[in-house]
Formats: sequence, structure tokens, C-alpha cells
Amino acid sequence: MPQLSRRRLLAASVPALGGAAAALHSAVPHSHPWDPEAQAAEHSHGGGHANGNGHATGGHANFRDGRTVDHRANGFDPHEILRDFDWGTTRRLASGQVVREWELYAVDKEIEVAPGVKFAAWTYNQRIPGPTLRCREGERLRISFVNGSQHPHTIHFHGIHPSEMDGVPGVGAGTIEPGGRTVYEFDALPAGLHLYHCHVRPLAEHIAKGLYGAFIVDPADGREDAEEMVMVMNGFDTNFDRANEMYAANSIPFAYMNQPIQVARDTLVRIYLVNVLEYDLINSFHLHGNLFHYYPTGTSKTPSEFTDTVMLCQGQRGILEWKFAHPGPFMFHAHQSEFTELGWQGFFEVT
Ligand SMILES: [Cu+2]
Repeated sequence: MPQLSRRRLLAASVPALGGAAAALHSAVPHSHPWDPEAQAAEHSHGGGHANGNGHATGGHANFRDGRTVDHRANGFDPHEILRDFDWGTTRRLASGQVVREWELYAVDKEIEVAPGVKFAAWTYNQRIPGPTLRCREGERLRISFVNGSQHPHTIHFHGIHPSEMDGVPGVGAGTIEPGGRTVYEFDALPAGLHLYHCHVRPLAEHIAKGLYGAFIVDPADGREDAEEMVMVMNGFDTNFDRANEMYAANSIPFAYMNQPIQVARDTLVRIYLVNVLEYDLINSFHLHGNLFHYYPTGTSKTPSEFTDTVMLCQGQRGILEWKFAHPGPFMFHAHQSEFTELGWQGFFEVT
């Protein structure tokens, strides 16, 4: 079988291959679970996508035969990750400061990233992205890290902290070997949207394998009530050619196409958007039929922009806020059409 890159697949519009599952670590290209031609055709017919029950009304099932991945076997579901904020456990010191604690562990885990396509991932707490850690400005944070993976890892947090808590090799606890453990401890600063990821070399591999997550520090005086969601934009290089075969928010391509995100009209929607995509220089988020206020890194309560498209490099993140003025299905996707066609697209179903 010839080596096929995803770019050549797209360019040549190769018919969908057989249904055989890709072998782990195989150098042979896996079958692409979606059909580029069907995607192209779908773009032209517009309506009838999001009917709210996850089934195709006009060919919107982007996976052949309407198949989806086995979320239960994966142990996580992008629809749950969307609204799953991990507040850890807290106790109060005599000084009055709150100590907030989490336990994170790295573990190697095979996940199904597209129907029939298995990927030998490295995970925090058996999910990709890892838990969305959420706290309040000024709290003391304590993250116990156990490395249950066969490979050395760290947790490097974005934000303000002492150098020995930076989670990079050679500084502080440095690289945590398999079976090793450490505790990262620092104050929650500044308020905003941050992220964490492994920082062991080769860095691209340690990130691309799945070791990352969102890290939210709420302002001391909070934020306005909203329908809150987290989207970590990522992708997977399933044939190890340092280019992604699939793209998504919260890991599973087309998850929010197959099952649109339910939201209410005239309700404030707040998206915590993080880009961790490896191997591609930029990523983006585009919303249909609406514009949103954009707060880069979430560090100011004054938006920098009122727009419908933002571009982020790896590590960039921001908070999006808007209210849907109209009911119905509204698309969101990367505005790199290639990423869109390879999975990074979804629908809000507004009622
Ligand atoms: Cu690592």
C-alpha cells in the first residue's frame, strides 16, 4: 500500500477505503472514516444538518454508516468534557486562604479517535484533554502528579508561579520518571484562561500524544452567569508523519456535528477556548450567524474585539461570549477549510 498523507488524500479525493481498523503504530495509512466527496457535497446543500437527534437528515453524518467512536470505551465523551469543570477539593488554612487540590496522573491509553481508528495516546487522568482545572484567583493550588506512564512526563502550567514549579526538565522536580511523583504548588494567578501540558522533550510528541488541558482561574469577583463550555482545539497524527490526520475541539472529530450542542436563545454563552494543536502553526474558531465578544487569555473583562472569527497559535486561548438572537442550528468550525473537513466542525442547536 502506498504511503498516503492526509493532504494527498484530500487533494485526490480518494474514495473511502475499507472498514478495517488501523493497526496501532502502523506505518500503513489508516482508512479515513469519512468521505471527502460527501463532505464537499454536504457543504452545498446547507439546511437539514442539525436535527437535534444526531442522525442525518441530509447526509450530515460525517462518518460513513453514521458510526461514531465508542465514548464509553474511551472513558470520556466530548459532550461531557464540554461542561465538565473540575474544582478539585478545598480546605481553608488558618490564614483564611483556600487550598485547592487535585490529583493528576499520566497514563498511556489507547483511544478511538475516529470510528475504527485507534491511537496510542498519553493522557492525564485517562482523558484528552485532561481535566479542566478550575479555581479562584488567589487560592493556593496543590496538584499532586503521579507518572503512571511508561514515559517521563511533567505538568507545566501557564500562569504566574515560582520557577521550581514550572514543570520543565532540569528545574525544580524536573522530569518525573515512570513511577515517580511530585507536587506542584503555587497561587492561582492571574485570573484568566490558561492551560497546562507536559514539557518533556521531544515536546511536540509529548503534546501531540494528548498531555494537555485547560486551566481556568476565575476572577475574585467572579463572572456574569452564563452557559459555560470549554473547547480545547486539538488534532491527532495517527500515522506518525508529524502532520495531523484529524482535527477537533475536545478530541473527537465531528462529535458536535453528530450531536449538536443544545443552547437556549437569549442566554449568555461563554466558551473557554484553548488551542493546543501540534504540527500546524495556527488554528481558528469561527461562529455562524452571530458575533462574539473576545477576551484574549481572559485576563481583562473588557473585550478586545467583537467578531466572528479568531486565530490562535499553540498555547493561545481566549474567552468568547455572546447570546444567540435566533433559534435554529448554527455552525462553528475552524476557518481553515482543511481542518473543518477533517473534523473540526460542529453545530449549536438553539431553542
Ligand atoms: Cu510527556
